[in-house]
Amino acid sequence: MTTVRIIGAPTDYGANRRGVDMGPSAIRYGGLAEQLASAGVETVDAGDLAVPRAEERDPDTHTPSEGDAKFLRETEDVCRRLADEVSGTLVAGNVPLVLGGDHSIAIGSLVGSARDAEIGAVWFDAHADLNTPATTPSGNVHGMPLAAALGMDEFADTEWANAPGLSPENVALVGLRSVDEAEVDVIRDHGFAAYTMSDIDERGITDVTEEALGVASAGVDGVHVSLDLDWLDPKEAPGVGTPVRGGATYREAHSAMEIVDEAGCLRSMELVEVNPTLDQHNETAALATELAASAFGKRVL
Ligand code: EXY
Ligand code: MN
Ligand code: MN
Ligand code: MN
Repeated sequence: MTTVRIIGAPTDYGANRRGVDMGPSAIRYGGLAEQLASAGVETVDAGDLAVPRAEERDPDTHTPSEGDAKFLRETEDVCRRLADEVSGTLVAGNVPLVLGGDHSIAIGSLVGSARDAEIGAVWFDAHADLNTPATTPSGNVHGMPLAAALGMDEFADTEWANAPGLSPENVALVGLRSVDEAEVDVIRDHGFAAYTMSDIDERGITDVTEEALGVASAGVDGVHVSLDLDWLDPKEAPGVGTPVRGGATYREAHSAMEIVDEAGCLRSMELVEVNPTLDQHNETAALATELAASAFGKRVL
């Protein structure tokens, strides 16, 4: 019996819209425990990491760090602790399910998941999240976690953010439709397996997801699935901070998660970017819980 250990990471540092720090609570209220129970998995809820809220930040210690990445010190603090929680969960033989919080927490999830293993990652997202402090158009670290974990460019010696067990050849990005110029170059130069929404239109979600999982799982111990709710179309998931039209449908998202389950290589997972202040009746949070259940085996029949 799989035991899923839920870890909340209520951050908003990496994004520029407040409210995403309430994502873990919204996802729990959205029915996460019930959904996972209906998938037949045992769950243990570790609660939330302590993260000072925006208003509580001491201006002397929480000023944005130098350079073009805002709140990198605060992000380091949270991600170091999250990495410990994720790796400890895996060492205990359980599956970590991290609740965001903005996508910068993926640095902690990836570092933790790759601490004692070789891993791959499937990045379900409208965005590539491959910016660095030198290329970011916003300074928001939620646009950088994949570059950070892969130790790219200025992140090469940011040891707290690097996941040596994750290699570019085991990374697949699914659902791209908002990619910055610098990220296009990175994707092309590094030969990432990158699937846009046009690929999904042409080939179908099943073909794309199966291929993405094949890339991510090749020669590694397991796969980290990073589900950014802004992968879905804003009509399905309005409660996100950086919505982009033309996203995945409700069924495409469930199909992808069912294929994740069937591939049998899921090592760790995270649900990020749910912002209840932008949501409608908590429906984005509720959808996140449904998708997690599909990824852990829930089916109608
Ligand atoms: N690429 C843009 C930036 O780096 O600022 C937007 C990033 C949005 C990131 C969200 C979490 O996916
Ligand atoms: Mn993202
Ligand atoms: Mn995104
Ligand atoms: Mn490898």
